[in-house]
Amino acid sequence: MQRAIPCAVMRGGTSKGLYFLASDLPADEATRNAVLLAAMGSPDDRQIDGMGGAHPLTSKVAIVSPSSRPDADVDYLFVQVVVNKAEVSTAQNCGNILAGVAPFSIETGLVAIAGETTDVRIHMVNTGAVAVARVETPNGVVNYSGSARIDGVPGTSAPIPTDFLDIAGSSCGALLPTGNAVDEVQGVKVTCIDNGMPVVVLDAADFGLSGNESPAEMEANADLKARIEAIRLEIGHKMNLGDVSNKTVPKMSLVSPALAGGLINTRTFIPHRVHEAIGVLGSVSVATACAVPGSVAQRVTGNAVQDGVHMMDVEHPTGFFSVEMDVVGTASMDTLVVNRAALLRTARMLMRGEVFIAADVWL
Ligand code: NQM
Repeated sequence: MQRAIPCAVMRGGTSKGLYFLASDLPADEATRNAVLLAAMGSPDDRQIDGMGGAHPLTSKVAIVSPSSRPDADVDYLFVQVVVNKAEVSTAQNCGNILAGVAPFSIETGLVAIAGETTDVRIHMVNTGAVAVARVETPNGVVNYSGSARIDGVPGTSAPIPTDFLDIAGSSCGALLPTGNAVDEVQGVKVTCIDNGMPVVVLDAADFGLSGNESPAEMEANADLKARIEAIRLEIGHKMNLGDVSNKTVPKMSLVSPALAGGLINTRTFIPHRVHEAIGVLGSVSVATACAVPGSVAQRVTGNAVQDGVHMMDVEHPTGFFSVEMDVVGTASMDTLVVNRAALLRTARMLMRGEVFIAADVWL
């Protein structure tokens, strides 16, 4: 016997995942996690018996419900389903999957169409912060087609401009969780930052890299992977994340000088595979590090980011990620405040229907 559960498959930014209404999943967390593992086909390198795409970027889940908060329309819980282990994690947020949450909320009737465009206020349950996403809704339907292009996705789609409010320290409790602009771990200088995503910024040159290596080249470098993971496990404690051996944060971002006219170049371990682009909130954190005096990022960029509104282009393996950021107090790490971070994503409903799991997973 199989059990059918309503869900949609959506591309959110440069990621892809299953989108569920919370009311269609078990309330009990352990059963819910078992259901998500079964739906994705984990644990298995190929996720051949489920919907997962055999990579962390395509093994993601959004669980959406009416908001529990007066300042939001919907609650969005992000779940990372580990590909090759029977593990799921809610310890991180995901700004790419977030991009699909607003259209999904409208398509499923959680949010009513407001006119030509509909703003959806999303409470990101993983971190407690709120994002506002604007969806084109002409003629009473969600529009997915348009001329917005994001690197890492072929073609163009309707734009979903998204604003992040109050995301500093969302997982670690402070923008600079160690209290320092730079820490030294295992002989390597690092900047630990959390502006929506806990990220450790490292200088690629400190690892003998140009920073322009492909994700496949970096993943094939066993020595590099071991050094990065050893630093991650040690610094996780100092970032108030505890034991991160089974967590997908912090992300480890190797930075180097921009090559294509952007602000800075990146290669990001998320944390064991290397991102084909860079995460949304991950790039907000890296861009913010460029405004921190004395940070590892500033070793690469100089103090290019001063008080004001900036369009920051964070380069990555498949192009760039542009973040518009309003920063003040850049003279010192103690006064630095990011008033607003805004960016552009696109998303697309790919399939809607029911996912089947073995009936004995959810009795
Ligand atoms: O940082 C991958 C992604 C992400 C996360 C990851 C993300 C973000 O690209 O907000 O979007 O770092 O695990 O989906």
